[in-house]
Amino acid sequence: MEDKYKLIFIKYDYALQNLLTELNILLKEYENPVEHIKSRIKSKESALEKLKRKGYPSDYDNMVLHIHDMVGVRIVCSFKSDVYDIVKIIKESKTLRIKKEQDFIKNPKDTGYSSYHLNVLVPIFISDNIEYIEAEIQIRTVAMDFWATLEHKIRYKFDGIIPDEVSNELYNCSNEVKKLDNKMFQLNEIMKKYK
Ligand code: 0O2
Repeated sequence: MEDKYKLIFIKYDYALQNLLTELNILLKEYENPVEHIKSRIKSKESALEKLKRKGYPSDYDNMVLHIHDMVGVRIVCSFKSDVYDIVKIIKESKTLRIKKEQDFIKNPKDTGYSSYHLNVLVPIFISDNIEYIEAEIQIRTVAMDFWATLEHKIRYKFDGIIPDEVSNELYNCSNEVKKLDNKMFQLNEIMKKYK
């Protein structure tokens, strides 16, 4: 890999470690533990491919400028209410700066995709300087994660282009998953009253 790519990937790695440390500290006290946290650095190949999909030339400068999820963390929790609690906790961080937030739970994507996206700037310390690296945090319930993981597998196996009937069925499945998610949330709310 060219030197400039090597250097930026070292920075992405550094930012990811800092972000995971900060999230562990922030979420340690949270009463309703998260189910799991997954993280990854997007590969160079996958980033250059995504640039093509977005209509940009596939090069270093465009990767740094236009790919906002080179550093990615996914927090999977139990209930929809946990998602919003976790978002609130992350926003209280004194270390992270919020760059952008997208609530795909209130406003799901056309595909049916639901999740809460928080794009944050993570500080990294290089010599005497502070640099900020963008990271995307996806926060979702296990039900949303179930749908998104399988939909991603089905869609991406076919380069993202799949027949309308499959797309429509996936969309219908997302509605079923949302119904289940709501039901589980309601049952948990009822049980809270008995505690
Ligand atoms: P991968 O392989 O998961 O990394 P923008 O932020 O507007 O510049 P971007 O990055 O396309 O543009 O934004 P968006 O829509 O926030 O998507 C970022 C990520 O959200 C995707 O990354 C997916 O992880 C997830 N996502 C968004 N829409 C869908 C969807 O319809 N289905 C599934 N399963 N996941 C989705 P990547 O790079 O596409 O994929």
